[in-house]
Amino acid sequence: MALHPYDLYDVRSQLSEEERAVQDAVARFTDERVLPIIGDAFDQGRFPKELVGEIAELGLLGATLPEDYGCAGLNAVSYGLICQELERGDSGLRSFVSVQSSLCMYPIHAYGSEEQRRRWLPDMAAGKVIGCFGLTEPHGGSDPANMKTFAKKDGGDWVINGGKMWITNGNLADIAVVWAQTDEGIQGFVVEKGMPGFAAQEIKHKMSLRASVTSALFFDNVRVPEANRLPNVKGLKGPLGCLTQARYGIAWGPIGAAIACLDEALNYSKERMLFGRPVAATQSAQIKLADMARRITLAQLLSLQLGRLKDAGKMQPQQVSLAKWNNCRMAIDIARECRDLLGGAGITTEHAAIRHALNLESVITYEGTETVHQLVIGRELTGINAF
Ligand code: TGC
Ligand code: FAD
Repeated sequence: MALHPYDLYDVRSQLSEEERAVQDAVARFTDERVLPIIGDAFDQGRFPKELVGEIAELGLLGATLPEDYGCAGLNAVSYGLICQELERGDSGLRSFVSVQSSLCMYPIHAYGSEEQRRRWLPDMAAGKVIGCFGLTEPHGGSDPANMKTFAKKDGGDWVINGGKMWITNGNLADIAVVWAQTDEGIQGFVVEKGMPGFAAQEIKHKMSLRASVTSALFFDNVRVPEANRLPNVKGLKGPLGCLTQARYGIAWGPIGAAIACLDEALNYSKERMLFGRPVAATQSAQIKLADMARRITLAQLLSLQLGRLKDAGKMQPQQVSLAKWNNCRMAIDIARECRDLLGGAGITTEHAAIRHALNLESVITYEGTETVHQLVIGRELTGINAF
């Protein structure tokens, strides 16, 4: 029996019925709703906001959070599959879901009061309230411990001053989960659109993640009530705990981008006739394609095991670093090689490879650069902190 070209080890057979159903539903959404419009959206530098309602209806926002808050209560492997299938469409849509789910709904659920959960989570699951996550600052995202944004207690309120940079969903968002230094260490605040002194400015001229909104945030004496402070965490472990959730999803997402590129290159090279035969009939093309399938297979197995560890409550942040590093590197290399296999045709967004390759320049940088994750593993092996 022929093997599935994008699942050579039949990883799908290791999924539960529910996990397969989730994958199928999101795959259908990507095929029918995302792929027909995403090339144009990327060209136009436009986030396809019209898809948010359907994404919410499919239960993809905060998908692993409990049903009590209007969420789907899915397991971690299902969340991974959601990320993979969305990113087969475009990293920008997966980013939207990662930020809403792992970086905004997760901290409200994990660090917020019951009142805060009830206030924001159901509307966020329904896509009626959109969130963004402000950690990175202009002077150095890799070192968030050195943040300058400060929240000063003033009576019953907090007054925030500072700025954040490269914030996904910034101009779309109704609320921002903002991390600020305080006299008692780093704390998280939910800053609402329209609060005086809070402004977002969209970052233009991006060559990557063009179908996603990226912004700078400004805080000029923004007065935030105590009711908007996340009470149950202090210190850098607050935002880093959110990053572990989002990076987990990002370990899965690029598999989808790589599969999209391999699919395109495979079809193209089978039809492209050069020197009297299809490009796919040459040994060098077959070696390239085989090597892509090898790397995708390894990433699939790595992610599934990571997901099983997460569902068993045993996943360690260092394991997430290894998977985020490996799978982003795998996908960006494959996207670039597929672009090459398409020749000149590969440089236009009529084909997906260059869009994915450009998107992956962001994906390999955000949520911890490749170097940051390599140093996390180096520290784990040697016991020496090289940061
Ligand atoms: P260290 O000072 O040792 O630790 C501080 C505290 O945090 C705990 N911790 C973690 N907790 C949960 N998950 C993790 N991954 C954690 N890593 C550390 C740690 O146990 C400690 O707790 P406690 O109780 O002792 O206080 O911090 P470190 O030396 O490990 O951190 C250094 C470094 C460089 C790894 C860290 O600063 C880092 O990860 N930098 C990269 C920053 C980053 O990734 N920013 C991402 C911004 S958000 C984003 O990019 C969104 S894009 C989304 C999209 O569009 O999809
Ligand atoms: P820097 O930290 O200045 O790094 C510059 C270079 O130095 C990199 O190559 C890095 O690997 C290297 N480097 C860093 N430390 C070391 C070291 N110790 N040794 C050797 N080399 C090192 N942030 C948010 O908070 N929220 C968001 O929603 C968000 N969305 C984003 C969306 C996009 C499209 C992009 C591009 C970024 C987004 N980010 C977001 C920011 C992202 O997390 C940061 O860009 C990333 O963490 C790197 O920070 P930096 O850009 O300041 O680079």
